[in-house]
Amino acid sequence: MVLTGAGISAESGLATFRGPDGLWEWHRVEDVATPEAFVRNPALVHRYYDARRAQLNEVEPNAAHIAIARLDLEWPGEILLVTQNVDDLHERAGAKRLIHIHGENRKAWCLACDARVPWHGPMGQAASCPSCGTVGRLRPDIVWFGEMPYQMERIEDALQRCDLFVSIGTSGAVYPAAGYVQTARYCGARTVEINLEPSLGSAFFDESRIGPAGELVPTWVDELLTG
Ligand code: BJW
Repeated sequence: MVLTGAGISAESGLATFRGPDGLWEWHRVEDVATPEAFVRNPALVHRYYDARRAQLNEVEPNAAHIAIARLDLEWPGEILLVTQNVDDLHERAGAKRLIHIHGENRKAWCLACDARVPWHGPMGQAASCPSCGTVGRLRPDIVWFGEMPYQMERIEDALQRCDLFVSIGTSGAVYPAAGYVQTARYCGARTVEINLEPSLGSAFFDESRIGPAGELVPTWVDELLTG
C-alpha cells in the first residue's frame, strides 16, 4: 500500500500545507477547510478552492507521480494507492488503483441531490448542478476537518493485509492517514517513508529515505520492480 501527501506534488509546483510557504501560512484552516467555514462564508471557501482548481491547469505530474504509476502498472501483485491530495496528478500520470481519501478538487458535490460530478472551472455560489439543476447547492468534493474521509473500510482492510506500507510526502499530522503506519506495522507490514524530512510518525517506519520525492521515488520503484 502506498500513501501519498502534498509533498509528492511539491515538485510539480503545488504548495504543501504546513511549513514555510505552506497553504496554512496564508489561510486559516478554520476559514477554508471546515464545514462550518463553508456555512459561514461560502464565497471565501469557493474562492480558495477555485484558485487551487485553476492552478491545476498549470502543473504537470512529476517524476514521483510517474514512478508510482509505473509501479501500479507493473507490480504483479495487489497494490492500493491512497492519496490525501485533492489534485489529479496521480491519475494524469496513469495511476489506476487509486483512492482520494480527502476528495478531489476537480469534482463538485451537490448537497441537493448528492451527486458527485466532474468540475473543471470556477464553482462559486451561482453554479447549477448538472445532475438535478439546483442552483447554489454545490460544494467542492473535499473532505474537511471533522468530516469522514472516503473509503475507510476498504483502506482498513488493505492496511491489515498489506505486506509493504510506503508513505510519501506527508507530514503525518492529519488523522486517520497519520495512523495508517501503526496499523500496517501492527499487522505485520514492512514500513518505509520517503519524505523531505522525518515525518511526525517517523519512529514507526522500518526505513526512512529522506530527500525529494522526485529523486527518491523513481529509485525506490526501480529497486522494487527489479529486485
Ligand atoms: C516533500 C517534498 C518533496 C515537501 N519530496 N517530501 C486530535 C487527535 C487526533 C485526531 C484529531 C484530533 N482532533 C481532530 C482530529 C481529527 C482531524 C485531525 O487529524 N486533526 C489534526 C490536525 C490533529 N481529522 C479529521 O477531521 C479527518 N476526519 C476524521 O478524522 O473523521 C473521523 C470522524 C469524523 C466525524 C466524526 C467522527 C469521526 C478529516 C481530515 C481532512 C483533512 N483535510 C485537509 C484539507 C482538505 C483538502 C485540501 O484542501 O486540499 O487535507 S487538511 C490538509 O492536511 C489536507 C491534506 O490532505 C492533509 C495532510 O497534509 P499532508 O499531505 O501531510 O501535507 P503537509 O503539508 O502537512 O506535509 C507535507 C510533507 O511533505 C512535509 O513533511 C514535507 O517535508 C514533505 N515534502 N516537499 C518529499 N519534494
